[in-house]
Amino acid sequence: MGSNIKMNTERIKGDISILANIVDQDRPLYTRRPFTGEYLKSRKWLKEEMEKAGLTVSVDAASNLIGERKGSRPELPPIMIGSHTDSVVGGGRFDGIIGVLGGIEIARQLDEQDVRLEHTLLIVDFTAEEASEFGISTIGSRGMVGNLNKEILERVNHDGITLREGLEQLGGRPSELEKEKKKNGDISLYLELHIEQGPVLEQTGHELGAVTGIVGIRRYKVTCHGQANHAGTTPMNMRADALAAASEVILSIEYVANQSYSTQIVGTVGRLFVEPNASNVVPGKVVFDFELRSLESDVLDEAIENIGQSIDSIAVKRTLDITIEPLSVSDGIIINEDVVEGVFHSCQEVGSSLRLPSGAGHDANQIASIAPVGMVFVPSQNGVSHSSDEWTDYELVTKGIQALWNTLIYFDKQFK
Ligand code: HGY
Ligand code: MN
Ligand code: MN
Repeated sequence: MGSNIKMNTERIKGDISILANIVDQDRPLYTRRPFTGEYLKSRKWLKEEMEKAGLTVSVDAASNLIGERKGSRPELPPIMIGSHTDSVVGGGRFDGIIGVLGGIEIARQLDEQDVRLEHTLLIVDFTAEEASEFGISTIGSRGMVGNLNKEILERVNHDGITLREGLEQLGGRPSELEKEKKKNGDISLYLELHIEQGPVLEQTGHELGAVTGIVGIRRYKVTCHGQANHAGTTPMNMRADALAAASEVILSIEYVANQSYSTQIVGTVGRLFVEPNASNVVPGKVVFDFELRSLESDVLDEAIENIGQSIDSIAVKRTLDITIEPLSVSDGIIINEDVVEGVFHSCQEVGSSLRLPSGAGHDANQIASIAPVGMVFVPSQNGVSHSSDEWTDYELVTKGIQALWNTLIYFDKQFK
């Protein structure tokens, strides 16, 4: 049954185009940040599409949008398919989006072909997977597994709303997170279709990827406390220049990430704020985020240790205070061998496939704490993502959904 049902490329193309138009017109294409008007509008459309696909739709305590199709054996824990439809600023049309739309297309096919799975199927749009102004990513999937604590819920974004209020705006019920959280055994399997966001599949000539592991991500906030002063009258040896100090710290992060470890590591500084940010004032304060990623947690521990030592010596040398605060942690995961093989053979039925790790983080990182997870990748043209240039041919997106369908049908029979 797996591969003789054909996914509808034209319909998938249409869905992607519709979502690509529900974006913030005042920001670079294709921006759809969570907790915004366009996000609420896209959620309304997704809910309608889920209902048209025969799904019973609800919003959970963490504000995730969930469509349910009952299985013939209600005693079995559901299989969940999900991803996210929020974007980074100036993000692409495929990152996360094809995983949610792929789930909806599968629900349509089950409905149209009158296929009754044994497992109940859940199709989920997870809230705010991308790094948010609350300093944390994968918010909805963290909430689903009880990984949003009080301190995080009280964080305030630039609009002055707390994360708690943001979740409520989307129909979430933060006070019920603890009661509703999913635990081990509540989900049989979580599957996610996603673009690779890197160059490997394209460069090796493969159409599909079976993901073997997903990196863990550590994010921190660094504050350099200098002294704002006159740019003309303050001699160089009397300055506490917060931006010069931050620049030295940023280069030390790059240096540490460039060292060799037992597994690959990457380090990035992508967001930085300068005060007072005037060309004739010695910067008094600089705040920036940095993140490190690796498949192995102990490699991240080693790198953080090295960065902490660099920060201490820079602070002493420049006689200013530099603080580092943890923002978020997600653990790297190695995907269960049987799941990888089930995904890989389901992909092979559709096109040339490769086993590979994910350098991007996903909602699967959070769901892995309570259930086995599997991921299907499709290629990213030129390896580009988190950019309006992000592109995957619609035929390859369709192959990805077909592979996801095959994987679902396979594990519906396997997992009892
Ligand atoms: O940042 C990531 O790895 C993902 O694209 N949110
Ligand atoms: Mn994503
Ligand atoms: Mn992303």
